[in-house]
Amino acid sequence: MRSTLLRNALGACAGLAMLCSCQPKKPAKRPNIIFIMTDDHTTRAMSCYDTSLIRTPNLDRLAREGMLFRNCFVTNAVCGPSRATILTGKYNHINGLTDNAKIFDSSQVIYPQLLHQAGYQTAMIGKWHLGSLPVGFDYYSILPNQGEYYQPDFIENGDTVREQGYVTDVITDKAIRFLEHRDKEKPYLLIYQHKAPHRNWMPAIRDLGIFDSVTFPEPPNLLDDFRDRGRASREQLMNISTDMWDAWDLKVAAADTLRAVEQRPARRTFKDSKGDDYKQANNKAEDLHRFFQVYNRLTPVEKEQWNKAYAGRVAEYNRLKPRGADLLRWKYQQYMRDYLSCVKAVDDNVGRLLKHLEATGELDNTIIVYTSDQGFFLGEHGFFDKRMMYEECYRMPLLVRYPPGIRPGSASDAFAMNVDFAPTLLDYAGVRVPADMQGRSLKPVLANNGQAPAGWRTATYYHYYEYPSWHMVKRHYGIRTARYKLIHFYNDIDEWELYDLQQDPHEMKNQYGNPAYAPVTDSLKQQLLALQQQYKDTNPSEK
Ligand code: SGN
Ligand code: CA
Repeated sequence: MRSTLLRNALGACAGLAMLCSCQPKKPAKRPNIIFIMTDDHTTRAMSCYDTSLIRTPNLDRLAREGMLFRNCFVTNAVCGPSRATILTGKYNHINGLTDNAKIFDSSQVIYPQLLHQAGYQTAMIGKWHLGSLPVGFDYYSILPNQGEYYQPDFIENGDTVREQGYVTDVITDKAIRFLEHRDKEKPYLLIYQHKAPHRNWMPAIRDLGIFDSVTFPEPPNLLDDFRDRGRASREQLMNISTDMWDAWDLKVAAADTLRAVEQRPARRTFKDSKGDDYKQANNKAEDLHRFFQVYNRLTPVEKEQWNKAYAGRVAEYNRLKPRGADLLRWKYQQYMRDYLSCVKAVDDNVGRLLKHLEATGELDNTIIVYTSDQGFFLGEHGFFDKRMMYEECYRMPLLVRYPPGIRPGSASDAFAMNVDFAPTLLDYAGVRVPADMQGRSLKPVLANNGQAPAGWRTATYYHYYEYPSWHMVKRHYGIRTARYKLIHFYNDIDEWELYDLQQDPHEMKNQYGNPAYAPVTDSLKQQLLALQQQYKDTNPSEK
């Protein structure tokens, strides 16, 4: 089932491109832009940030030939809200998309639209996850909701099509096809967004088992007992030990169970997180049904390969019957194997895209951004998922490559945020940044070897709303400075947490209420209030 729409749309561009291919190449006046975003990819799983888990040579290349941001933070660590902020350059209390269940109001101005009006050809390919359809693009092909790993469906300029293959490969094929057939007279914006490495971490068939013999290092606080923190960290539901499902997450449902269940019709169809019934989130009875939604998209041959690849894991689970801390540690290893396999396919595909740009001579006149919608917990505090204002998911990866304007191999400690991406890209394209965008262009930082200009922000502001919901992370807002982080959890709780990141980088000891930190706390509260006024987030506990 393939749409003719893409072929027609691209065919029209191809005609134009052929007409132009004999013309001498003019130097591009305005840079092309490729905005690459993955879903839930934390800096710890990129070797340009951290070499302990995986090698990502192609992402490392972007860092080696561009700039790496060490302190880029998200305004709200969950998918839809982060994406809405990136597109609008505004916090979620302004753009309305405070949580994943909301639908993005597409009458709002988003930066791709402004680039389009300024003469850019615009394309959006991959995960979108904003409920409403993209506006402001010449071409889009998006995954419905969260999308599927195998044989994924796409909504393509209004039509639903099913593609053959692994989602990360298919999205890249589409991105390259767009580049091949675009109107070469115009600069372009290509938004290229992966589903991977989002839960439930399904590897490409070719990568099944690649990490089976690797034992990954454990984070020092994998066995966190939450002794020195508040209720919010104790009462969430994102513990590897208790909130990961056997079939869906860990792939340890035995083959005979799988066969038996497969023969029964599914009891109900899950909706995705738009309008999701989050109360099912930890209902393990639904585990197999959810698993089959993904598994049943495999071809019979792929199923065989898949079953064979996971048979060893199932057997080990049944043999060891791990319990308590052993179970947590065992699950952590399986989680890493699957998550990192998904990351590997992302890295391979980014490599494929870079090769294409190199071959067509477009690599150096294209701004290439690599980021993820937020970070992710890889076992720190015993967690998976995100949402908390803790470092692992609060920090976003950010690499930017553009040799004409960015020194290769540079790094920046400047505080950057996802709210800055829209102003930055508009700035590079020479398009006026609307006064109501709340971020700042990072171009001065990128152009000046990573140094922030005078008057740059010294603190970042965060606000998370999605509660009660998946993983039950309580609502909170907070401030982070170079050394401290102050968080207020509200709604059905009223608790503060204060971390001294210099003394306690893993955020294990809440110092709120410690008299030694009283002056710091007062100062942070004042700064927090000032940021709330600056960003117009007044009465934050009433949203
Ligand atoms: C799904 C996942 C959650 C995840 C949300 C939001 N459950 O609901 O674990 O937090 O998406 O993720 S799953 O069982 O369906 O995988 S987000 O990246 O879209 O915000
Ligand atoms: Ca995400």
